[in-house]
Amino acid sequence: MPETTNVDYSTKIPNNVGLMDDQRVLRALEQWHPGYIDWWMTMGPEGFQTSDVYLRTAISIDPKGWAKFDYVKMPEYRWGILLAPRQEDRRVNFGMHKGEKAWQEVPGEYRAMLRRLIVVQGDTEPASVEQQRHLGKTAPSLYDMRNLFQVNVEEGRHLWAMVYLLQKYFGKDGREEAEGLLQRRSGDQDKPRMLGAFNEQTPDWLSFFMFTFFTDRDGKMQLESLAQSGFDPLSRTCRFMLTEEAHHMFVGETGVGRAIERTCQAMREAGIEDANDIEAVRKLGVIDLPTMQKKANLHFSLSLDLFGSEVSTNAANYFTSGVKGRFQETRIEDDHQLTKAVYPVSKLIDGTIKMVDEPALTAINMRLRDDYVNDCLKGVQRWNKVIEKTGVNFRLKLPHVAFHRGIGEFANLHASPAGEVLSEQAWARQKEQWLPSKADGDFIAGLMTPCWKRGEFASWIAPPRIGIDNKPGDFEYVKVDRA
Ligand code: BYC
Repeated sequence: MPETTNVDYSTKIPNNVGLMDDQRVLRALEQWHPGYIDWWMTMGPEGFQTSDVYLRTAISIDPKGWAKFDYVKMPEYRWGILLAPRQEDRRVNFGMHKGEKAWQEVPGEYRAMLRRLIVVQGDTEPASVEQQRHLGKTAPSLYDMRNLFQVNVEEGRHLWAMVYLLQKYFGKDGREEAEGLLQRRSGDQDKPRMLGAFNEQTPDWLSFFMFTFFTDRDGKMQLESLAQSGFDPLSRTCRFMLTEEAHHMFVGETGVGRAIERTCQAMREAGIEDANDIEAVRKLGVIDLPTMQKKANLHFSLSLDLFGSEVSTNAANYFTSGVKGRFQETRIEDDHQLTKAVYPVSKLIDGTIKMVDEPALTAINMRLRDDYVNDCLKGVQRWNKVIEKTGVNFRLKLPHVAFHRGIGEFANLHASPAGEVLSEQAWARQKEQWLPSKADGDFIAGLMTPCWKRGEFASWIAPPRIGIDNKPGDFEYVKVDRA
């Protein structure tokens, strides 16, 4: 079957890339498949591999009807290879090759660069599944459990997407990289995942929701930039991944939103006015808003690190070569080559944080990070609307970009959430006011008792407004296998 909008299910690996006619790649992927299943069984969701889960599976790339919902056991999920439709006469839209025909093969001079970007992207996908593997056991409802597993199987599919590119376009080293993606492990001392945030723990469901809000949103920004690539198969792959990614951010935003809603409701019912009266709020079996702020501070700062250094020659080279663009590149009004343009970058100068103009070309990461921060802000404003509606006097904020950073201009600087530069002692004294402490973690862990009865929710989270696939409130999203 040639490349098409419909997905071919006749091969073991559903696809719309004509795998049947590409025996070399089909064989390579079939050889990789058992290792993947082995990884999924040992590192995927712990304890639910035989349960029926109400999942969506991509069956087409038609934006109007691309998925179907049904009960599936996760190891039997049809992880497929789906590329968005080829655009007629697509061009490279930026950099030194601007205006040339988009590449259907990897240009020799950009091979190493492209391979690196694809491997980094691929590495994050299984990493997040590993980070979240223990969460099923403490799911606050069957609805949430199903959403977790949906996110997990789709991250698995995103790994397949990158592995397809490696196997098809990068020969022997592509095969080796594909193996490596199954070997590294999140948080492992000897063979960690490649990027910082993907080696952190996701200890509880509030972290999971914050992660899918903040870190999956980095995913969105990076995929948007890679979707601009002059290497057309990468662009098409990322465009389809973005369709799935939207749900992951929905899970994060509504998850935090529902936790906020429940906390505010409980405070109103108990007549608690002071959102900072942590002890009183915690007694209600909900998560106090200041602790949610600390979790947001943590996940936001870890996610900012994923943009790399503000000033980066790597990023400049990616752009000039046409392999990775900016967010919504084609909608930006400039020359798309940035030979003379400048861009304001926040920097530490003589102990204070200032904006300094840098060549826009080397400030590509900073620009993407700014776009990301704006996108995050909108979500935080939506959370604040939830609080406002209940009349509780508290607002969540994003911390300053210099707060708690490990990469770039502010790495290892001590800065408060307001952006004041602090001495080591002042930081040590106050950091537990800004980042989750062990006691906060213990408190949240104590709330993470499973709630798996149909239509019921744990004490700390409100039910969703509508079900998945419009299912009623008591729908059995996961048939938990209690054998
Ligand atoms: N941790 O010039 P620099 C997602 C390394 S999330 C560790 O500052 P550059 C998802 C960097 O690799 C999206 N190392 O940065 C979300 C470089 O090393 P080498 C994932 C880091 O290269 C949720 C050196 O520092 N996709 O999809 O301009 C669930 C100097 O780098 C980090 C991508 O990231 C870090 N945080 O940009 C599931 C897109 N940051 O080369 C999935 C592909 C930097 O000197 N990746 N380094 O050895 C990229 O575009 C770039 O690699 C980065 C870094 C934006 C990450």
